[in-house]
Amino acid sequence: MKITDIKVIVASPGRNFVTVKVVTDEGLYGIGDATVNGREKAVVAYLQDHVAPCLIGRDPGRIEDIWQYLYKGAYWRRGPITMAAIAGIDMALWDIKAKAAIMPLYQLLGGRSRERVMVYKHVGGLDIAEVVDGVQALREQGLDAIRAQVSIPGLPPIYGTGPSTDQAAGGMVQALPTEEVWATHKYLPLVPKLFEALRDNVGWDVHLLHDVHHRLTPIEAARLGKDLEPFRLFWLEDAIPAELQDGFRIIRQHTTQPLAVGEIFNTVWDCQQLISEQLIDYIRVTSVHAGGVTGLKKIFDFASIYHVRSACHGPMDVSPVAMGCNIHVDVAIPNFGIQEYSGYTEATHDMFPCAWSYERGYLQPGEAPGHGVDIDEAVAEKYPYAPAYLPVARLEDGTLTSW
Ligand code: EZ4
Ligand code: CO
Repeated sequence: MKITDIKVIVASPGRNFVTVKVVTDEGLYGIGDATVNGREKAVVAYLQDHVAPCLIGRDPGRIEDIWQYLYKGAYWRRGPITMAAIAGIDMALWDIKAKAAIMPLYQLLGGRSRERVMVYKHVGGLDIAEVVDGVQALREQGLDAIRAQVSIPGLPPIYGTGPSTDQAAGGMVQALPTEEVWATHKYLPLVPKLFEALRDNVGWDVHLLHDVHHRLTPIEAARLGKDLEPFRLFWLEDAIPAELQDGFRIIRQHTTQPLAVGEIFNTVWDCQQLISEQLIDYIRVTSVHAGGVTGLKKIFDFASIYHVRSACHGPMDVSPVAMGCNIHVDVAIPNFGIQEYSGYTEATHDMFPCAWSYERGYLQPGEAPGHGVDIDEAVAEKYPYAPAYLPVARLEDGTLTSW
């Protein structure tokens, strides 16, 4: 079998998605996700100009060799653009191999380790009462794990804290990034009150999660972790920016609150110290941003020997293709933790017919050969790319800050 064509399709059925289609001389093709939210066109150029020409004529079955060729062979290793481009190709190659084997992808990864994949969804609100209502509503829809965020009084609702997080999503529909305001001293005392109210109202039979979005310093995160301990969160996510992996040592010294990080990591090297020193409990890499199925498996296998569990990032900008790959990995690995799942717009589902399914808080990969996700190119044409960015954050005095 030979690769004869590599198409890169950009479309925006609610969110911009970069999708790779690898076509072979035997009629089989595979689909991959290569979306980097807010930097989509950089990956498109990387794939079209620098990856596709090198792969035409190659055997699509040599998945590991092509992964290494694109990783080591580029000389310029790692980084979100390179690793998303590799991911797009890698997912498509696994899709082709599993279609050729007439097996769902998870069978090629060792078969099932579990019967279903637990997900968490998001709830946000302008005040604590609104968040409590939202969490109760999701409980009624069957969710066993829920991420809760609340707006900060005195500050306008911002990304990840306002209502309906994923629809609002800051400046997502803007041609230029919106600028949001952040104040840690107003946030820190509020979060324990939110989780106290949640435990009082929804009880202890539900996993509650919280995302800090990289907004704290290590000692601030340690304080928050201690304050949240009575409410036994499933995890505290992205408590600090993680370029400095050592920072997690300080949080770890002070709290038994489980810690999660990794949605913006691209390779095992971004979390090598975090995992081997057991500074975290959940690693949140996702197929599209961590080098595809191959990259994800390398990281999760490494994590498994240090008691670190998986928790693939799964917002609306991780396309149904990457979600499908995540689900196949989720059912196969021994150290699965949880899967983030935000759901998709109807237009997104029209564009990506898929075999995986969601029901009352749990996902299934489906039994279709391959990863089971396709792209309807005619539908894609109806939703042209429109520039959109994540917001940026500033302190009240105007200083640019992490979020
Ligand atoms: O900010 O997907 O845990 N999920 C998140 C997401 C991310 C966006 C970035 O594109 O934090 O909402
Ligand atoms: Co997050």
